[in-house]
Amino acid sequence: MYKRQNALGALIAVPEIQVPRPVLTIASKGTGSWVQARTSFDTGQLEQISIACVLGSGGVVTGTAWFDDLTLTELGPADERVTDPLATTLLHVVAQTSVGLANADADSDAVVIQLGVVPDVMKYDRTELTVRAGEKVRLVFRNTDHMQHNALILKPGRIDAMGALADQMLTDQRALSRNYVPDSPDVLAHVPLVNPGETFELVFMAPTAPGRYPIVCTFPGHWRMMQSALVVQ
Ligand SMILES: [Cu+2]
Repeated sequence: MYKRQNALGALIAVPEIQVPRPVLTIASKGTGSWVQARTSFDTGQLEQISIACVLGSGGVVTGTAWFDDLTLTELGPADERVTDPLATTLLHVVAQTSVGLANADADSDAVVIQLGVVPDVMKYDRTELTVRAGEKVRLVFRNTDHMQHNALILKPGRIDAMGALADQMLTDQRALSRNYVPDSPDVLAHVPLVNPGETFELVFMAPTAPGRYPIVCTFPGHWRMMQSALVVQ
């Protein structure tokens, strides 16, 4: 199997469930014989889910993966040891609402720029957004995709360093509560994780130094594909 762009390999996923964490089995890579992959998850209020047999995930691979003997076993109601996905979601909604209200009056003088997501291809819908140095900006981020995304505005030239930090977050227990935003001085401003169909408005002062400031999604596996840029003139 040939891989590039941070592809995870061959795995089984439940794409409808992204909180409290994406449901993925451990990925298989390279040439090998049969391995067993298993995972458990809470379906919450969902009436229907998909079991996706994925080759690639987060990048591009060539090769063949075989999946056989898929079994789904009901484990009964989730117990208290499961991190509360509803509380996580509510916190997120409250944060968005309060920011939205605050912006409505106080930031009417801001220049509005729009960023969306092209569904299913892990890409923002704009390759760049242009603003003037030092002006007040309102970035309206609409998540028009079927999965969660965030958007970090970085110091120029720091995308690879940020990608390395994003990859490290895969094993960090606190990653979700941090919205998958690495703790780094390279992050100038960020839009937190936004659920499918939701919008988040971020108000910030554009950098005073002209340049090309990368915008990237650091949700696991996304950063290599999901990039845009804030061009400051
Ligand atoms: Cu993303």
